[in-house]
Amino acid sequence: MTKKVVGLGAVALLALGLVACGNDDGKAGTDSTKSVGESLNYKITGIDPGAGIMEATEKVIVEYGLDEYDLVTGSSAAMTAALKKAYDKEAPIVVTGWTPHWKFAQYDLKYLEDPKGVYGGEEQIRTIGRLGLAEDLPEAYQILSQFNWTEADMGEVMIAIQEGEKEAVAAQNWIDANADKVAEWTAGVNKVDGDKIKLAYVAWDSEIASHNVMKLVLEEMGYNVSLTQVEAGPLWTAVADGSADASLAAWLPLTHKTYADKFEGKFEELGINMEGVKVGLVVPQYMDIDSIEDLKN
Ligand code: PBE
Repeated sequence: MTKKVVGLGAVALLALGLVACGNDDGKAGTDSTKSVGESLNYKITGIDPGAGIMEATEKVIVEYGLDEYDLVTGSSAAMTAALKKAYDKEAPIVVTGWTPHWKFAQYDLKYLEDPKGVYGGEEQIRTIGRLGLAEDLPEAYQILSQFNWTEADMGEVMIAIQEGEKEAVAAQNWIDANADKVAEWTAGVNKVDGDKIKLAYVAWDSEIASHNVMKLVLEEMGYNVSLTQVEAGPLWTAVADGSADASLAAWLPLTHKTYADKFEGKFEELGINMEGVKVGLVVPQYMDIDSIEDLKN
């Protein structure tokens, strides 16, 4: 967690202030009389504490010397609400962000460059299952293993939900319009007769979309599907102890590495369900900063 060392922070602030006076490159958020940090109230708007992006951002704060900053915990929904509020006023804000996410369709945003590579490179979203899933629910195992889609696909579902569509309806509409893709996921799989399966997910917009689609696909194949919404830590625990059968929400190789390492040998990777995803710090385009390093100014 972020520690505020007040004495050190004050010294660092003073030092930064002096540097800023002598070396004004004009990059000071939207209000040039304030430093970037001041204009942000030294606040990074985060999400739920168990999210991998929160752990990575704590590391960012240390590695980039942003010790005056607080990473504020909340939720995915609270983060997007804060983003909207700031955006409507063209006020400075920095949030923990990720792609795919509808916020990039809704607002003009940019990732801050991460020259130290703390957030890693391109991430993947992977599907994980409990041990024994292949033996116990072979048809579901095969469907989950064959499941993969693109950022654009997920975006359609996510944006529809964001625009007010019910989750199940948005998922069904996507399935109806993409029968060819769904047919690839279910290829070679026989229908079952009401077998129970439990999928665990976190209330991240991306995962709400994927799990609602998969629920309907599995139901169409005869499964009795329950979706259970939990925090990230309990999600990994549930798959590892078998109380959940699977999840489509494993962001790897880096974002959920701590969880994957902790539960190594206690879950199975069923495959990559999306390539080329990304996490990082995100700001509105109207902010005059480009890199995480600029947050120090
Ligand atoms: N997130 C972003 C997940 C994965 C990347 C919020 C969807 C997380 O941070 O754990």
